[in-house]
Formats: sequence, C-alpha cells, structure tokens
Amino acid sequence: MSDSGLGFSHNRFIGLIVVIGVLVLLFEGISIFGGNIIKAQVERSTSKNHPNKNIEKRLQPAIALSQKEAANNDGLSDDVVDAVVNFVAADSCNQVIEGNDMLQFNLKEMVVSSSCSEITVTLQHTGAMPANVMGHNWVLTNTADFMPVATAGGGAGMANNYVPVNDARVIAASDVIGGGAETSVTFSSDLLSAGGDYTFFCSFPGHYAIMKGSFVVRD
Ligand SMILES: [Cu+2]
Repeated sequence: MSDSGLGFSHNRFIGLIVVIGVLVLLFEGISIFGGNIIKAQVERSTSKNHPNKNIEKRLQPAIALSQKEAANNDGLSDDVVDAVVNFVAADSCNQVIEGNDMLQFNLKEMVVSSSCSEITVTLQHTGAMPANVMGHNWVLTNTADFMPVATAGGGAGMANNYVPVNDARVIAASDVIGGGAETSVTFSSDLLSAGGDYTFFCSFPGHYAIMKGSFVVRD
C-alpha cells in the first residue's frame, strides 16, 4: 500500500484535494450569487450606489415647496407673474384672445398699458360650433357693471350681439362669432384709467359666469 506520508493513501489524498477544490468553488459561487442578491436589494431600496439616479425625485418636494412659497409670498398667481414678466407696453395695445367650444377664453387676465391711446382686441373662436349655439363675443365693463350688463345683454338678443344698446356702461364690445371666425373691436382708452377695476366677458347667455377675466391698465 502506497503512502502519501500523511497517513492517507495516494488516491485518497488526490480525492481529498479534489473535494476541497470543489467545495471552495461551490462556496465562492454561493458567495457571488448571494452577494448579487444583496447588491440588487441595496440598489432597489436606496440610491446609494447611484447617487444621481433619482436625484430629481429626491429634490422634487423641495422645489415644489419653494415655488409654492414664492407664489404665496408675493401673492401673485403664475398667470399674473407671466403677464408682468412678458409685458411690453406698445405690444399691449393689440390684444388677442381665443374662445373655444368648451365655454373657455384662453386668458384669465389681459394687461394693457395706459400709454395706449387706442386698444384693439381680436377675438378668435377656435372651436367648430356655430354662433347661435356656442357664440362668443368680447365685452368690457367696469367690474361693478359686469353682472348687470351681462344680464341685460342676454335680453338684448342675438340681433344686438347680446349687448344692451346705447348702454354707457359698455366700454367696448365685439360682435358674436362662431367656430373658426375672428372679429376685433377697437376702442379709445379715454374710458380707462390706470389701476381701474375692469372685467372682460362673453355676454352670450349663460357664458359670462365662466368666460370672464380681469382687464388691467398699467401705468
Ligand atoms: Cu361665449
């Protein structure tokens, strides 16, 4: 019987080496496999391994809060801020506003400069419905006169574009138009004063409650 010198037979010694080798490989395989599972869990549960991966998501609440705070601090809506930022006095003398088939104007506020001697408002009906069903016009009054004039306009009828005839409370009024049409009205700024409280609206019966906005005259 041959002897390896360690008390084993030569064949048993070789066999032992092979078994140890296999166990080492197996253990390493399990370690890598287990390691990958843990790594994947870490990646899923935290963004530690990818600092930039979810950075927008993690910053979002802070940004949303600061925007809200800014809006609250200056007390102005985003629309007003946009209007002020984009305001050009000369350009403001020509206003364009759209009405659609869903009883909406595309503007909640219009801002003109007190330096305009005349103001032209162009109304575009971007819908498809006819004037007798979904007609729109653009009427301007002092805010205090808005409701009474809108009500009186309903009684004036389509023949008068739903605007009371010879009514001094009406600062400006366009024709009633249907889908795809466009109309405009030009009026003097003599009846306007900077800082005055004006409301524009559509006087088609039932529309003024939704189709209205504030008309601002700036110095
Ligand atoms: Cu309308």
